[in-house]
Amino acid sequence: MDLRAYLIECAQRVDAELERWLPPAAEAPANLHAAMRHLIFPGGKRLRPALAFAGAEAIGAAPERALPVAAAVELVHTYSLVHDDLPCMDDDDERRGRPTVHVLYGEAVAVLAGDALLAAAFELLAEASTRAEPARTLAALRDLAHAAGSRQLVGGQADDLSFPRDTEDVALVESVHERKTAALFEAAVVGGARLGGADGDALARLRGFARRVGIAFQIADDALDADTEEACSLVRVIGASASRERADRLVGEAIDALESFGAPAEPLREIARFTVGRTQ
Ligand code: GRG
Repeated sequence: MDLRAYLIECAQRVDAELERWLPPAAEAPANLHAAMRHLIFPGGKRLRPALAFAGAEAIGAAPERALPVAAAVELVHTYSLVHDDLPCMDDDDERRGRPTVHVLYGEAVAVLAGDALLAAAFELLAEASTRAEPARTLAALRDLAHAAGSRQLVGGQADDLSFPRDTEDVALVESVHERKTAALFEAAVVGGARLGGADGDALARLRGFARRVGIAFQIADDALDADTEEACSLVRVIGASASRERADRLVGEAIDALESFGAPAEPLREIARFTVGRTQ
């Protein structure tokens, strides 16, 4: 399959939903709404939405069924980037080659834009639950809230901020990767599959797939990072070649977990291979 074309199609689908959902930039308070849109449009790779669509397809459902989860996970991801870039966190002036939200709109508005993106994600899913599949949509909402909370994304970020600079503890590094990165991958794949109609064993296997791909993605991301002395980096702790082997092994295991899904899971397999093969 042509993964590039697939990712473009997924991005167009989720962009239309995000455009429908977010207040226009001119709506008051205009600086807040413009700030919310700044990092959403144009977006990044839209990998998490693609994982949600591919999760639905893996169980034989139309990808459109996963649209609320695809859009909600991307909103949570974008909020986390806006807050991560703040001076009190990673203090970055640039993201995706453009000025960060706080550089353009000021720190207070960037905090509020992140807050509002997070709220928008859950409002979107709650609204979707009033239209179709209420139980499945609410389960996906609960999973996403868990993934975004103190036991996953926010907790992983908290530990990353105070990460011991010289630790050799591989399990500690991977625990941060699991919570900061893999949790949203899991919410995307499992949520997309839930909306497609998956239950029980299928969801468990997709969860195992997504966790492994999420960790592998983060290892590959660290390998692309120019800062090889980043504290919470497997590349720093075990070196470039061992961490590449670890990422490749995780992707292999992830793909093995999809065996029973057959051909409809091909987009998930291709995305998994892409996470460790990418160069940017
Ligand atoms: C502030 C609660 C809070 C969390 C911040 C997102 C994050 C957690 C930190 C950013 C730095 C980082 C390395 C995060 C891990 C996840 C990750 C690699 C994000 C970037 O994901 P991509 O490459 O981004 O999918 P695009 O730009 O393509 O959307």
